[in-house]
Amino acid sequence: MSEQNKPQYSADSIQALEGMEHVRMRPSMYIGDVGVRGLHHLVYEVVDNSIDEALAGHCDTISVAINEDNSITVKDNGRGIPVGLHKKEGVSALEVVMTKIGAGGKFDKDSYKVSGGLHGVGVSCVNALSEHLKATVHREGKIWQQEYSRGKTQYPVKTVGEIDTTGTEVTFLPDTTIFQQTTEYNYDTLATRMRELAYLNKGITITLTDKRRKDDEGEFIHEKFYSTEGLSEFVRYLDSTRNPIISHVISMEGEKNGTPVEVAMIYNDSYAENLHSYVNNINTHEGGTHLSGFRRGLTHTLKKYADESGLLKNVKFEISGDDFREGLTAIVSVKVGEPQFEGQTKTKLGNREVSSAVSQAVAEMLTDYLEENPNDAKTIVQKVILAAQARHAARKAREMVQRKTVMSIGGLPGKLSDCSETDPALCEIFLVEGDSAGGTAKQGRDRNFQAILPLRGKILNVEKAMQHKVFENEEIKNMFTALGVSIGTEEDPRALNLSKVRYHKVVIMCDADVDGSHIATLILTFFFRYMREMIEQGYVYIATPPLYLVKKGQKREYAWDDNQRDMIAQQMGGGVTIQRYKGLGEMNAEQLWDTTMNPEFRTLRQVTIDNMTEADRVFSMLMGDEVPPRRDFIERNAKYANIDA
Ligand code: 0RA
Repeated sequence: MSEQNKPQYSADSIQALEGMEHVRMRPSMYIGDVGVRGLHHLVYEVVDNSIDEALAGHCDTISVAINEDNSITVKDNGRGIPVGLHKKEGVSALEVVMTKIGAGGKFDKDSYKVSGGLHGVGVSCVNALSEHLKATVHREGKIWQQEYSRGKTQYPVKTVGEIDTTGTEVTFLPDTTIFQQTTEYNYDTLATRMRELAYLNKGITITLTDKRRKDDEGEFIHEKFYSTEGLSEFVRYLDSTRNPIISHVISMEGEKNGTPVEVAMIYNDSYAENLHSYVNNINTHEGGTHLSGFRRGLTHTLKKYADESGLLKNVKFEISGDDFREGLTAIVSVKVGEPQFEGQTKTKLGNREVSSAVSQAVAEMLTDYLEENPNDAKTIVQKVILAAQARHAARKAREMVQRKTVMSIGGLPGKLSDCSETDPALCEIFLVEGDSAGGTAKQGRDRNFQAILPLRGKILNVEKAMQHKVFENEEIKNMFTALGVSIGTEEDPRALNLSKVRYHKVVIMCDADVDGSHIATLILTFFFRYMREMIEQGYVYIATPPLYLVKKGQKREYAWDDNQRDMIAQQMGGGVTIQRYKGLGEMNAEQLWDTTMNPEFRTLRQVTIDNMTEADRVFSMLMGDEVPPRRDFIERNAKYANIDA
């Protein structure tokens, strides 16, 4: 061991050790949670470092692999993390980056560090939360290496060979004692994020390989994400199952008052508003100053154009900001040096200066487009007028729902079988497909805390309905009143008031077949578009009724999939009768309680939203006109959807 490489324990490095211990003691403070989300967050954290290197102009390819043992390898062709002595710390810079909480790449003043995960905690947190991590750096003609165990350095940085390329490779194995729920990576979750990053950072190639699985040709599952055009391609991807009403994606990219701003938008023939915003590649789903800047720029510019062009001459009703965003799909992406994040989930941008930067950028971009494309301009303005007209109708319908919600005594829907408990935290409501299953559920439930609301047949596809149709729909009105959720302020017609919510568990209970999963998807679409906060609060669940009853003599056991069915049959020693449940209706009240409703034995799947932008795309695709992409998706997810063969 050379003198230089011998670890020297300065006061700072002892502090570093304490930092790492703190991450292990309070992981959620650093990565949000230690469930599925936190597990995937580790990957994003490492990839973000490589994205920073790419944004600094030194790297164009990043590869991510899920290895057979669920460890992850992230590799880039950047300059390589510096390996020389870090004067202040007395050890290699690589070791500082890997073991000092909050070190990041900050010692390099020139680095253009704008990326960084939700918490921007750095790769050292990943190291602390990994059973094992190996860093390999190609730099100065040599291959440098260091390994760590739960964040503890195993040996000083050493050279293990020579090479003429540069880059950084990190392989980490998440610690099972930290991630107790699961350490299994979901390919689609990572793919969605890598695709998003490729669109947000054009010109960077990001590949993803799943070394746990091979395709029919014997190759590992693999995808390459690359975008030449960035956000305009992202918008086209998000809207691929909707019909555009203008000829091009409207987009701009530039710097305003020192803030890099990128915007892309298109109008489609739907009624939904799909605005997505990002700060430093992080989805800011609570919005913030960049989003309000976008809204202001959009409203102002379109209003001005419509006024000046005389298109509003005969319009008697007032047009609101909302009307300009119906059928709009748009992405706003800004890079902010020192972002201030606010809001419940710290995903709301607070920096005031960003608002005018974005609104100016949008105004310039739109003004140019409207002037150059008068036909599109006319189409947009006509759409806005129609939206305003429909909004007036919607307001009336909404006020009806509101009135019903407020008069809660006797105001509950007749079909609701309520529970006797009144503390919302203890109450559950089952939304049940069909009146007959509703009847069984009503008999089987524990009426103390379980309420039943039967829903008739296929509920309205809110993805394709105008707002006022949604608020006029009987089943939807029943859901609002039963749940005690009220909606709509003048400023934001879809703003929810959850202060009087009557149940903290809303359980969607449908048949385990194609029709049932379609209905569940329709109900979920409704929650996603009109009661998203209920999902975000973690109040929405899906029930999982069993698929089989395996019988032998007096013995009865339920199975939720084919494997389980075969196992049970084997355990019973063969000679069993198997009943396939086609629907909830085939179960009696007791069976339904035992398998699906009794909190002691049931499995409820909590509905969570992994990636807001992708969820939006998936819902529009699932509920849209085009059949092939929907079939593809359902087939890929057949495992979850319980498709009836
Ligand atoms: C700071 C300085 C330099 C490189 C990096 C950070 C760097 C960090 C990571 C993390 C993942 N991949 C990375 N690639 C590079 C180099 C400064 C120099 O060479 O002058």
